[in-house]
Amino acid sequence: MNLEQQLNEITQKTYGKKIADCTNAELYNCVLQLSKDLMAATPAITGDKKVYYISMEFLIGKLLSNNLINLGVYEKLDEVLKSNGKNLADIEEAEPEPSLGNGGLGRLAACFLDSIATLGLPGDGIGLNYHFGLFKQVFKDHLQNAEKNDWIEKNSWLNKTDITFEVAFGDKKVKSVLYDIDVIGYENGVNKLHLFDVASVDESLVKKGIDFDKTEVEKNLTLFLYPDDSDEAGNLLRIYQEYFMVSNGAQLIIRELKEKRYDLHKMNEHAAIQINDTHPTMVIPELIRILTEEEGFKMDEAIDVVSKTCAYTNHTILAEALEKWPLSYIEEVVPQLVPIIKELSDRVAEKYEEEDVQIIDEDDRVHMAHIDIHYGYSVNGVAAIHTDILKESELNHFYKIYPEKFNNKTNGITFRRWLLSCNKELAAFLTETIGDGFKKDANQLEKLLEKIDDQAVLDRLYEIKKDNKTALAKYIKEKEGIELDTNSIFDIQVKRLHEYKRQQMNALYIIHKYLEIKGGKKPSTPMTFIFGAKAAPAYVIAQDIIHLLLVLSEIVNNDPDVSPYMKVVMVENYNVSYAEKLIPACDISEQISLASKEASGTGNMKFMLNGAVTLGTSDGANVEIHELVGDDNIYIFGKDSDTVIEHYKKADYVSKDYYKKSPVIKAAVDFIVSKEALAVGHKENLKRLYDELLKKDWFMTLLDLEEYIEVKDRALKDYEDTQKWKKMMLVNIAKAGFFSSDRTIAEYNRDIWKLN
Ligand code: 26V
Repeated sequence: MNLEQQLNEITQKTYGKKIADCTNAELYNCVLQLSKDLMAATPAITGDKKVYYISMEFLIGKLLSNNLINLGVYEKLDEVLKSNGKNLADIEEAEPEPSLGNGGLGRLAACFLDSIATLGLPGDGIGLNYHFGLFKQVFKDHLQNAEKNDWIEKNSWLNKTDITFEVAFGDKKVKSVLYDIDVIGYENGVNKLHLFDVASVDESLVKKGIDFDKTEVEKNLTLFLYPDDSDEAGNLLRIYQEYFMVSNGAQLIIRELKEKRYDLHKMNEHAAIQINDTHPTMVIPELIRILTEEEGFKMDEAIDVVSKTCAYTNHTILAEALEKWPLSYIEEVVPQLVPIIKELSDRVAEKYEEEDVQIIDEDDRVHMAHIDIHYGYSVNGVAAIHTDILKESELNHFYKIYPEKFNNKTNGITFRRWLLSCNKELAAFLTETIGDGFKKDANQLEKLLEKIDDQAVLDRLYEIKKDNKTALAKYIKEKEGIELDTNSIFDIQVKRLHEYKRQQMNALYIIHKYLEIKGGKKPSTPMTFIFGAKAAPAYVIAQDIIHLLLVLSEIVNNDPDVSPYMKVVMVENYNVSYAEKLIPACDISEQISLASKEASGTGNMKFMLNGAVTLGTSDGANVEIHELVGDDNIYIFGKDSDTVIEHYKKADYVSKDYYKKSPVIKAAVDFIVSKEALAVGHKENLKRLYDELLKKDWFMTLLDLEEYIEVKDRALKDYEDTQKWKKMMLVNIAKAGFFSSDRTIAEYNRDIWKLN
């Protein structure tokens, strides 16, 4: 049966209709079914050793387009649908976006699953099936409101399995159910993403917004993905979620090993467990508990084999993001783990005196990362500079004890989603120009460098960018009601809202430009500033920054003196699907975190691959982008990480000094509480942000502001030299191959997992 016949059979069976007579929503369900059938018919990836990637987040995005590409049927199906008067892109719009992650950490996990399967490595994800996931962002009165994100429909990618486990908490036992999502590699076999759910989950606990009774864990455990941990009940629920995930994960892994009749004493020869940040750390004591209590292991044996199986990835050096749970919380949620954690802690204390490397500290807090480092066999950072900072400062005490455990794995992105799927026009042109080898071997993008003086190639790259800008402008007009000038430069900053990422610095630049234009200094090229970001509901200053951006958007876009020259857009509910529209349309990629704070960033790589030029600090993977493209194809500014770390050590950064010293900075900061701003926004939010910038500014916004203005002005000027810009675009695309997650995963496998 050919593809058309197969699809027709499904539409007939499901709706009693021919393809041509179905609505897009109906066709979505049918194409979903067709893809699931095709994946079920694709062989599973097998081998003697498997990696389990455990993560609280898998930000997988919509799956239809990607799965069809990986199955190798996208184009064929597109033709079938076209011949029936339908459009695959419209059908994709009907798919709800799974909401199983916050940002970079979860998206990385999703890219990794794609690459693991693409490389034909046996590897499954283990996580949770959050019913409402991360909140949906709605703007009202220039403020962020959080609503539940009801993403699971009757027909979805989730396949209910008959696997269930029991998970014991202090005062109750909870039954789990397992849902699987097939993960298909690009022209390769199938792995699984295992998502555990609570059998007794009760969606009706959530009425409006995202509030619910946090006490009944058997009903609420898998309702939401935590955007923050602001109160004790929230913290406890987070520990319930983490233990629920790892207990199920550990049971699943042991069950699979036993099914294959492997000797659990040699677990490490058949399984590698990659711990994605500290959230799944309890898998270590949980496995030790199961092996000693249920499998007859001696404590020494259990610790030894688990330590040879588990590896840890660190994704942040922000102190507030490193988990340190009070022992009393763990005692309340999972008392059965406490003796194991104490045993692990005692063994460390016996060997090492230093307070910095202890597992349980003097205040009885459990340092989760310390468990991972002592009782795992690998510790990796996610970009070269990040790993260096871990070795030299943040985790230096550990590096001295275990130098051999530390290694770097610079992050990557899957080119299937971030090029082949989201920028089909560019992918097709690249194929025409350099052949399709880059699809499997990303380094072949370098062949494009040979075309640096080929005018037709340069022109076409620019034209494709323009087409993508036009498509984005249309979408933004529909969604946000704002008209954009596609001849303007598109400057985009999209990522979670956090002070260290410094969206507020970008806002100050916009104010500065606004004031210049009001003062009669008109820019020669119009500018469009686009933001997208969700802020943790309990993160007050982040809410205030969103407020400022929305206020600026209102002021700028409605001022007839200014709006012909610049527009500001804060898109609502930024998510993976929005990213797929924004990234191909970007000219300048804003990567302006305070040096040393952004572990890697992965948005920076996606923008580069799609021909945007980076404006960034020497932070995270920007450093490696800079090395690859050279000084002439990137805009780098700001103090370096050593200088920043010195400032923290000496506690000598005083933001007010910078404010007093520079009239430009002063004018921009003062605007936040000006009459004009207060006429549109709320005094409470704006004044709080103003005070924060002047009295604290923990992430040193004003430190780099002047240089940021200077360098960004230069970038905008360069954009007017179209020929120069086209070449910069080309070099960025050509050099992006290094950031394929296929490369990253090949390195994880070579150095850490060692699968056959
Ligand atoms: C978590 C939290 C939770 C409590 C409040 C503050 C806070 C701030 C940051 C985080 C981040 C947790 C770890 C994380 O998401 N790291 C990101 O991982 C990406 C993939 O490696 C990397 O590209 C990003 O630079 C890094 O921030």
